[in-house]
Amino acid sequence: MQSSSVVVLGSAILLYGLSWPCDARGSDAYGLDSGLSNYSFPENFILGVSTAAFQIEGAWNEGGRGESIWDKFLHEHPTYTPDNSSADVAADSYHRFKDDVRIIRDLGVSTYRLSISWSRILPNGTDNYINAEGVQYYRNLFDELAKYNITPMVTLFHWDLPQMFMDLGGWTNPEMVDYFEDYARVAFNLFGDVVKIWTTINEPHQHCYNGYGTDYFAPALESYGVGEYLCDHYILLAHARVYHLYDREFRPKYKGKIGITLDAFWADPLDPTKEEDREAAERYMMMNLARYANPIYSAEGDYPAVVRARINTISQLQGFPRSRLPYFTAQEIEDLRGSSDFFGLNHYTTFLMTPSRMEKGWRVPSSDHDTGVRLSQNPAWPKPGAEWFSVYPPGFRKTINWITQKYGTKVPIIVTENGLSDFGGIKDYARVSYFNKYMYQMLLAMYEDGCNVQGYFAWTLMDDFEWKDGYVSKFGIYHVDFTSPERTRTPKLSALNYREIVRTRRINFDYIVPPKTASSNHI
Ligand code: GBH
Repeated sequence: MQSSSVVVLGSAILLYGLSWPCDARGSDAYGLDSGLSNYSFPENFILGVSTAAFQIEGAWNEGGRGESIWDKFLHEHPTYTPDNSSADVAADSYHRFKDDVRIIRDLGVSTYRLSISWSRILPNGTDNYINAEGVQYYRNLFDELAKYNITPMVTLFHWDLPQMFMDLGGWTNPEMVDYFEDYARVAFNLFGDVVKIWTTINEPHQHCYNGYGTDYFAPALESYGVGEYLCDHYILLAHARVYHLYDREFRPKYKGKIGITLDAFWADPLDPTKEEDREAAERYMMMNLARYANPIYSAEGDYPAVVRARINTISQLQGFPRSRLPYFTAQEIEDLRGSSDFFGLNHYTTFLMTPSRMEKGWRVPSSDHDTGVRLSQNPAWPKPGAEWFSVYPPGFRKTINWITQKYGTKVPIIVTENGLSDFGGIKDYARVSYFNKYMYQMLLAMYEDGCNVQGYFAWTLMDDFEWKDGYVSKFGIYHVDFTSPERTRTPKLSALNYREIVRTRRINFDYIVPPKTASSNHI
């Protein structure tokens, strides 16, 4: 099953000479599936594990925390998730952060990526009042990590906007750039001494597309094709502002790094022998990754010309007086250009692309319609959990190569999230296999293709609140017992496997192998 799609891929490269630096030919495209990896992680390569505040902390109204858009949205829409859940308690990390640090230690990783809940520090959103209890929570967490030499990598914004700003239009309001800078300054002042790696924003694309451009995520604005681009625009400007704030006022004394995290599905042509499908795949990458990456990482800056042209033309045909994609000023283009010390990359899965003028469920206008590509997945790919998620390891290598081709090797890639969705169980053989194969593809990208990858964070430390999927779709390498008040954390096989990778800095495909009749993926 795997080899047939590999053959298709191989022939596409041979016939059409797609010039990946990545030469993913033949059966090697899937890499190893037994034995010990021939490549190992360099000594200074960061191996870590990721979480996000809203998905784990709970204590939504404790310790002086203010309301975020996700609190309000879930409370007002109790049936939004399939299990009618909220994140009011989640993994209860607000009270059980020492348990978190204990399992992070058990993994042996050097670095823990977490996010700060903006409204825990600034309950009103604005910096005129700083909540001492919220500050103390993060200080305690950082102290606990420091005891064991675990470095925190901190995301300032992982989607939990203080509600007060939403009432003012959220990220569609240009004033947000100032407010985000105010918040960042508070965070840098409070924690800059211990936090040496910062990310400004997690996945602007997923946040703005799902939250502003559809009703899939809070705040569910459904401002198709208009609000989503405004959100993107001001969130990018807010990122640049905060990068320069750090660079100017904090880097001299703290010597840290700061960047952004972008999400990328890999886009393969549905039929690699069709020119139009190959174009559709490239267009998808330009519209959904380069739209964010170009302003920051390209030599010329700004939105990509093809994206600009496409949205301008479609806007005009639709009778809009000007493009739905806002323009950066010359100064803003300069501010964004080069505004990231690394390329934070979240990668999960691959989709197959074919051009389409209209699909059921698309709105006009919308970014889906602007992109003009129909997405599907290969039914032969394993699909162990969430609807959008299937397993195609070579997509990871191709994503890393695509980024490298477009933006070069000067700025290192740090994989800030990668992991597998399933429906639970401690014997998570599918997750073990996913990590082994995906991490091996990353090693191939590094050693065989010359891509500059300097870190990798497994998503996620433990089962958590998975947004639209509530607690049904699981990504944790530790199981969390959501029925017990202690929210007991138990290692899954994938945690043991990851610990072995961290310990040996290699992948041993035989370390954990499923029994011949693997039917028991349940706790
Ligand atoms: C990441 O986003 C998040 O950073 C993290 O918080 C989350 O827990 C993790 O991934 C796992 O989901 O895009 O139309 O196919 C991934 C973003 C957003 C990808 C919703 C899948 C499904 C709808 N995900 N999306 S669509």
